[in-house]
Amino acid sequence: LQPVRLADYRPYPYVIDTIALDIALDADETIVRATLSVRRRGAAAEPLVLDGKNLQLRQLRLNGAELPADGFVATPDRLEIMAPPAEFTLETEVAIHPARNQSGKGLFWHTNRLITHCEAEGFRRITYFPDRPDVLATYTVRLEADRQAFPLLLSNGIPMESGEAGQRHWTLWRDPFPKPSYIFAVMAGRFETLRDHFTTAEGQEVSLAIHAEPGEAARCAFAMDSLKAAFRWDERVFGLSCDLPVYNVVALPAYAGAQENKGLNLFGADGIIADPAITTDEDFALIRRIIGHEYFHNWTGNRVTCRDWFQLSLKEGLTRLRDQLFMEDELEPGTYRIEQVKTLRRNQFPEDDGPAAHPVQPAEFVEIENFYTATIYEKGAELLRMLRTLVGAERFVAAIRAYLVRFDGQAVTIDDLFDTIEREADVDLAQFRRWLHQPGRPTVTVAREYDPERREARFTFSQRLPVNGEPGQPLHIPIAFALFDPQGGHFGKPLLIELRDWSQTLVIADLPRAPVPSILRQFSAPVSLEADLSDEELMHLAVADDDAFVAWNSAQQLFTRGVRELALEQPAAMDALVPPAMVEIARRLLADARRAPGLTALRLSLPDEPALSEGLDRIPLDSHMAARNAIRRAIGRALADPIHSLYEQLSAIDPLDLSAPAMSGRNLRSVLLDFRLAAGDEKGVSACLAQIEEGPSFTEAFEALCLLGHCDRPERQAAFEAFHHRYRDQPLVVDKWFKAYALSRATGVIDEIIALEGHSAFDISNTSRAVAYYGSLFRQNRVAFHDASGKGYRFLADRLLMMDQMGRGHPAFFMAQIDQWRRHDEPRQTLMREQLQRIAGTSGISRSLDEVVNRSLG
Ligand code: BAL
Ligand code: ZN
Repeated sequence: LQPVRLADYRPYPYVIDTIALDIALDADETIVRATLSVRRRGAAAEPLVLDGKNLQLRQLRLNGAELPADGFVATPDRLEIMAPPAEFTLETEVAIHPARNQSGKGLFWHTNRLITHCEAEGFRRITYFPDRPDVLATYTVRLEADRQAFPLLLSNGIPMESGEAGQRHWTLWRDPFPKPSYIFAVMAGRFETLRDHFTTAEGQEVSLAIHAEPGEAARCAFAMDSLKAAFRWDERVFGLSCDLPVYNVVALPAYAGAQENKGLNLFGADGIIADPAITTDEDFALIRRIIGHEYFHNWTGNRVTCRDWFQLSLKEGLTRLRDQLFMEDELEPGTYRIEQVKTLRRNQFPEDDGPAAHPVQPAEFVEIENFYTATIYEKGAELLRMLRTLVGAERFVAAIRAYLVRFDGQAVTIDDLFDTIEREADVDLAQFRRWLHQPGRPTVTVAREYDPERREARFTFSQRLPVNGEPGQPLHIPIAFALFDPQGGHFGKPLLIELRDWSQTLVIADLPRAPVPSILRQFSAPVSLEADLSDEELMHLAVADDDAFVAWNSAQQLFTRGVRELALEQPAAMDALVPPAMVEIARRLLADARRAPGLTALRLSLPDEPALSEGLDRIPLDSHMAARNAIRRAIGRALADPIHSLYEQLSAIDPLDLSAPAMSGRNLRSVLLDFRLAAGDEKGVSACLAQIEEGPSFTEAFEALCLLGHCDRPERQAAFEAFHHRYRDQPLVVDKWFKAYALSRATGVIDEIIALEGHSAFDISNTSRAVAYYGSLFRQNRVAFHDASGKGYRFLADRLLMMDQMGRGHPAFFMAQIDQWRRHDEPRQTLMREQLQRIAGTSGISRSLDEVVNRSLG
């Protein structure tokens, strides 16, 4: 497979100032007429090469005249114009066939609508164009379609004119801002619209509209509120206002994903539709975040875009950081930071630890669609967050603003952003830039000594890079650090240590006792941390640290230590051998639970894979799961009374209250219910069934379903039936029902999960349902997917091949678990390898599938 290389980047030899599109929409055959005004950049006349994909060329004119046969080469996938003049107008007319387009890219038919998805390389399926992010043009788009079938015709920017012609009608859109083709969009069909407006800080009016399935507009109110909150936040924090007088958002049923198209964001309905009767607290937060994310791209990504796809993290890492900061302001900053770290550890750390490890700025790829990874998004955001920590929030914002002014309307590189931060914040980032090119994750080790005579503590911080990378050079790592007095309170003020060498020692004087160190506060760097804290010290930090991350992480470390220790025992002996510290830490956290219910819920949640195996060469899956369950049982039994009474005390929360404390309380109740089920508490089972059958809170109904779904009990089946019965008319909740099934860890449940694919409500072309079902099993289910029979692995391989044959699917998305195959036991390794080899040996698979499977096999 021939990769694309960063080193081979060459500027496009032509400038396309404007593109006028005239699109006659029809599901069977759409005609696209494009008029490009083109200028040569350099002196030498290179051919003009335009990308295409499955296009049928019907007309071609240069400056109004047809070209001679030797003046061009046209194939469905490419148009080449030989020796064009220095400045000219090129007109093309192509036919495309949306109803036949199964790829989910370009223009396609979806739930009786015509919609587009152009990022990263979908525009070439619509018309011939240099489909690369560094070609920015101003777009004018005339859409014409049948009035009845497509009452609403949307594209980017501002609607200028519209009219009718017989059965058909048309709308002319103009986007005033030059943009790359990947954020071009068209949506046509029947929608119900929720309208609102926003007045910017500069006094400009913006008309806001969310277009959804008829009957759903009222359930877009939360999304609308989130959009306005995002507008306000970007003005307040970054001084950035909406630059268009019209802002459209579309919520598409049976669709998964989100697109930041200029002035026309598109979401799957699950990213917009919200109603306390069918939306979990987690999903409310997710909707707010992704509404914010796609809007924030309006500046970071759309006004200033990426020169090439190797710079993807320039827009995604930065915009991810912006949505994180937005949500930290909306929710509780400390607990929201923990959620981010959980996401990073669950999704990005395994990338680091497997064959898909790659730097935030990769040097090559085969298919860009395989590189929309957690490393690009989450670790990219972490790199920028470290810079923010190093230079301070104010200077960071000033630098981002300077970057947006300086590069407005341009396609730039991550280095351009770093150069601007260097200049604006007056820092030297030469060493820090190594992060961009370093695959894998550094480990920071902290060794310490205390000298009671001199009342002095010495801390030695060391870093080592992953062995899979080059030997490398040390990174610049910000480590936020504080010291606690074991008798209570802080010693001195928190510090920021900048670790730049392989090893650095810090001496702190005037300490009457050996301090307890609080290290990597707020998770100040994306590293693995090794520190030799005792159980008692971890308990102290878990309960008393005022840094939410360290408090949570200390509890996690303690539980992880317990799971690993217990995992060395025989399963039958585990219940009797649970380390006492496990129950003790839970007891202490419960005693203090009412003070910070959200943080308590997080601290009491036992770590799961892959966190349990972080840093281990091998994943002892069965023994980890058995030990984790034994600890759940031990806590549930030993603390049954305080758990039950706290659960009851929290029952007074108003199910419609979406405030952070109410959401935290519900979250804590679910964590407590999990311990009750682990302990075999019959009343806990009844509580689950009641929450599912008639509970007023949808969050608690869904959580109860997931919890009972893991149990080997007869009520499990009743729970699934009751949930389905209650919610069968709500498509988004039926997605959740599939998800709960696919996440189930009950014994031997793989056959049942696979059989569920035959359910009458399952439809592989319903992307949102397919992602909920396949994604949960293949990416997240640590037990059923790894069933010793290997059926989970075979099912994954079958579906990867099937989706590939259908011309759809993002195979990289489903590889998260199987990519770790070398870390599992020998029998599982063999079973996983066999399936990967089966895919690799299948003839005619796509480049995309070929890339991920061969990378996995190494
Ligand atoms: N650019 C793809 C969707 C998103 O990350 O915003
Ligand atoms: Zn994004």
